[in-house]
Amino acid sequence: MIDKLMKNYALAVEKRLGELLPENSAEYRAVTDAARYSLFLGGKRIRPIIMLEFCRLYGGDTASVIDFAAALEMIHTYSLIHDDLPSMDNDDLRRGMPTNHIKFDEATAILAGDALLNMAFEITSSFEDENIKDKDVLKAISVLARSSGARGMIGGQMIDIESENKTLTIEELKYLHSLKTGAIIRASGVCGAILAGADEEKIKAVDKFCFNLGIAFQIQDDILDIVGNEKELGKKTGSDEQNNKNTYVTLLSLEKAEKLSREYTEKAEKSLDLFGEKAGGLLYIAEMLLGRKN
Ligand code: GRG
Repeated sequence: MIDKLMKNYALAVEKRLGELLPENSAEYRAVTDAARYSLFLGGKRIRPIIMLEFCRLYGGDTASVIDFAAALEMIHTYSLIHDDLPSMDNDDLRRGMPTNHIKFDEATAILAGDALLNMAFEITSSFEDENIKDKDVLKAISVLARSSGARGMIGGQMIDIESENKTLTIEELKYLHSLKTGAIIRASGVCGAILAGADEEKIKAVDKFCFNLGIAFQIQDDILDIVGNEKELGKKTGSDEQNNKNTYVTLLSLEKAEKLSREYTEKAEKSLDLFGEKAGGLLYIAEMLLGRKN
């Protein structure tokens, strides 16, 4: 039942992405083809799912915020395209397929990422719904912009690059990931809540859940880079070590990282106690991410 709800969210987002970025119809065809390639390469659509489920939990209409969910997935996809570039992580494979710059070329991959980022803000700033206040729409756009910018994901990426070949403390690593991976996961839940008209106190509960979920998600990513199955993961393992990255596994140990990932997941789940059974979908997401293989 919950599984079906999550699948339906992912399908709805995919359908909308296809409408927003249609095949063969763009003026700048090469860049749109490249953007579509990564957008439809089999992502889990976790961030849109979190956004839509928080919107539902707070009584919002999920169908009406689908454009925001699609925009968020565009931002996530842009970040992956750029993260794979030779000047960043230099990865050839993502989701078992050639990365964007391998499939196309580097310039096209850079432009495809840029185009997705801009499109996300074109879509959200054109958003209109008579049941959602303009002030809430603006607030959600501001959260999206901040979380994907220098005070969020881009800032985290910069710290990550600067930290290569240095040893970080666990607290520094947590800070880095709270920005790089965590900021747009937080934005997913927070935007869903804002667009459902939730008040500040409710938004705080969302933020707490997503913050802890984001850390657990990253620890799991570090673990998968060591113990994951390349076929299931869709990319080469061991890339963190190759890039001299600080990870929860290298700074702690595999066992400690696994324990910590469970602890952050439980912390996230606990922050939803006040919702009782209504939080079933989000608890399902938290457990699913903890047990993920890719
Ligand atoms: C280039 C500005 C810029 C930022 C890059 C997000 C990011 C910052 C880098 C990605 C590096 C990475 C693998 C981080 C670990 C967490 C993460 C974002 C994993 C991928 O997200 P999933 O698992 O991917 O949701 P799918 O494929 O399901 O969409």
